[in-house]
Amino acid sequence: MTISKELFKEKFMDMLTEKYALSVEEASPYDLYTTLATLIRATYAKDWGITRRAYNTTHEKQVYYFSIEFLPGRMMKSNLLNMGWLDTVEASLKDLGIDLEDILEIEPDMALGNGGLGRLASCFMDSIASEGLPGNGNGIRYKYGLFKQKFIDGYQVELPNEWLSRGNTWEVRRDSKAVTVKFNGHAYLKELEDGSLVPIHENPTVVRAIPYDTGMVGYQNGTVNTLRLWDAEIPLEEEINYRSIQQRREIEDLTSVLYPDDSNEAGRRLRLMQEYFFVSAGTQSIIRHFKANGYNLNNIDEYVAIHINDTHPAMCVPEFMRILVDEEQMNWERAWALTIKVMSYTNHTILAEALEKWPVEMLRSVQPRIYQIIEEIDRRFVEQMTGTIDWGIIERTRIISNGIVHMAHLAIIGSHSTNGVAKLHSDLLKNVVLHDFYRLYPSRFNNKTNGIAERRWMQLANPTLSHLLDETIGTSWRFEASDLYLLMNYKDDKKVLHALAKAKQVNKTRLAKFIEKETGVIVNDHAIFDVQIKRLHAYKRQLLNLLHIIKLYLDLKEDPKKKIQPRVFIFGAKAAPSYHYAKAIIKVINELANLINNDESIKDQLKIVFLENYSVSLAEKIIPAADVSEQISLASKEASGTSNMKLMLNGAITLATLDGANIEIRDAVGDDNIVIFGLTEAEVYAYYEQANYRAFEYYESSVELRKVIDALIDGTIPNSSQEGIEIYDSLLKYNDEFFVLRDFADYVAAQEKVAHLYSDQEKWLKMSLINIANAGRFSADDTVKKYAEDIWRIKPNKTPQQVKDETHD
Ligand code: NTF
Repeated sequence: MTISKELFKEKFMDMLTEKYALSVEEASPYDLYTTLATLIRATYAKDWGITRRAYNTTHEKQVYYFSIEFLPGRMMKSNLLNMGWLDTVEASLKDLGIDLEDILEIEPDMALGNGGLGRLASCFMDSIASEGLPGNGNGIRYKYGLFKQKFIDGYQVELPNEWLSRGNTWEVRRDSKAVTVKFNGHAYLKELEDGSLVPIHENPTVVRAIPYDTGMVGYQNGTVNTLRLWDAEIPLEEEINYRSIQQRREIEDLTSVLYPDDSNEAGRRLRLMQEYFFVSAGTQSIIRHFKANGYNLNNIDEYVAIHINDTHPAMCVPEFMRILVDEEQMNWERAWALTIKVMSYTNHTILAEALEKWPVEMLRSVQPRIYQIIEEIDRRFVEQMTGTIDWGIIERTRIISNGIVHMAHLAIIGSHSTNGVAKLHSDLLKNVVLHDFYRLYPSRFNNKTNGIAERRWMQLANPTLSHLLDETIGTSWRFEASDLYLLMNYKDDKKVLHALAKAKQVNKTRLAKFIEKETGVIVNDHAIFDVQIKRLHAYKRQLLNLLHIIKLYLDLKEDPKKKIQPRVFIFGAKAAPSYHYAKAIIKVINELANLINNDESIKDQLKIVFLENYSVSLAEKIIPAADVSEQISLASKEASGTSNMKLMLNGAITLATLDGANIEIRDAVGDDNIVIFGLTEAEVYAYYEQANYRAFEYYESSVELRKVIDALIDGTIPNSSQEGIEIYDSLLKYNDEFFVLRDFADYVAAQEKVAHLYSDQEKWLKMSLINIANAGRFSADDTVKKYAEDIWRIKPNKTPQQVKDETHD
């Protein structure tokens, strides 16, 4: 799909006339945006159709990636890049007096996810298409995306994100593919005259699920896969049954908001309904599709893989059983064997509060038939295991116990693969968190370290560095991320290192301008840009970062002549609206920023910038400009992390604990090219076992630390006494759950090391280069290939060109 400038301009102007009867001069940026989006979609639509038909005719096995969150961000530039149109369009628009960047800014972020989990799903969608793999996404079309964050008086305030208010050019509504989903009511088994039992679901609430499909354009390979997001409506023929506003509201609510908490299970009925809604709609549509195409459901496992992304879609297991057993009259044993072969599951966190558990009563009332099936799965599991292993293990692994349904247990028992998202995390699953299951099913457990779509995080986000890479090592890295390794040949090449410095400077200057525009704060663009961007959560320890900044500030105040390596600390983070403690940390960082940024005596040495509304598109602006990547979670808590990979790829030096994928980053770059500090996972567990952590002892024994902690409550930081006390108490009264005080001294030393390394620019640049060169191993392209080979057992499809060639022969 390439295009000449002339042809593009002609098509673009025709489309503008067709859509709006406007000339380029008359059109608003919004008109230009929708016109370009329409043209893009119309162009890849042909390949979209060809890809779909190819899957249908070749009968290749396909994967369906079920995820309650997708976080694609903006799609226009990514589509242009993947179509091979980006450079031509940029140049053509320039001829027409239009800056492509201005148009790109019009697009709202598609933010149907909270953070890591949803963004990973979207990186995977990009990579699956780019690898030519037959794969589809399945999720919910939320009317409101993740809230918009504003700071008012330093406090986080949440505003609704009405991303659909002006329509969405990328999606296609497919009424003909709608299905119905049943909730509520009463389920029982009715005995027929011949003694057989049939399941009856009486008085259900019937909802119509409408799919909206979005093309997932592969990187210059002609593959266009589908992301299918479901919306809920009242079926026309059911209007009569929806007489009260409240009943109608329940249906509207179903797809109205994304739950804004990433790691705390809400336990709300509506959330459970959302889960069943997209699970049922997606599973039904898969089976209907395969039946309509003449497949035999008896070997559906040869054609379909269903991936359960975290436990939210775990009801895929009983829903698949329901369809096979109740609707297709398959016997239970056969259906169960197929279900296990079709399903696979990824765990994304070991935080206890994030592991989904539902009260039996709630699940039964939301979908009584599904509850019955889960009960039967549980009964058979217990029966099968009894006598073969310890009763204790059975008690701990069964799905339903003490009136609670354990969704992770359902996902593990009902699938053939359970994976973690980094080596350490997968080992913890096997050896600690899911150890009982590991004993039952050792061969089901495996690791798939996360990856990132390097197209978005390098080619789109960092054109400056991308061009430098092209000039230095050629362009093959754009197709094969491991070729970034060629850069290692230049690690001692002064010219290349100098060019690298220049590229970073361009990005830093650009970010500095953006910061000034957004916040009014003028930052020194030659300072170290020290970046921590991720959800605000106690385990991620933004607090540790904050305490270190307080220390630097106190040092400078105490000794006004002191010179430090100038720094700009950059934060981006949303807190879950109900997460009081996380919001307190935001407030204190903002107040400290106010204090420091306006303190004349500090000058350019220290600045704090907390950018509002952290999102995919904001990340694309920050990451290319980062010098230091803060990955400072308490060891064992961060399953993998992916911003660590994005920052490394863009040449930032990682300052990290040995947690999640940080360990693999260290292995990739070597100890000299990363700065590691803090407790190891084994040390953390030793504290747990011995129950001998005493936060207060650190406070008592270190004058320096005491000064820093006291600054939280002694009025040093204005307007935040309540929040200061809350944080102070969390550390001293409640014994510092995430060992911040234990790691403080180590962290300060590591930060001093960073400053020292930075002062030797040549050394720093070489470290930076080595990071870029070794980032290829974290490409999501490779990650999805491993899922495809080991878990889904799917092969790349033929490209549309290959299909065309064959049909023309
Ligand atoms: C996140 N989990 C983890 O916290 C990250 O470490 C990891 O990189 C991503 O998943 C992707 O695997 C979640 O977002 C959730 F929802 F599970 F808490």
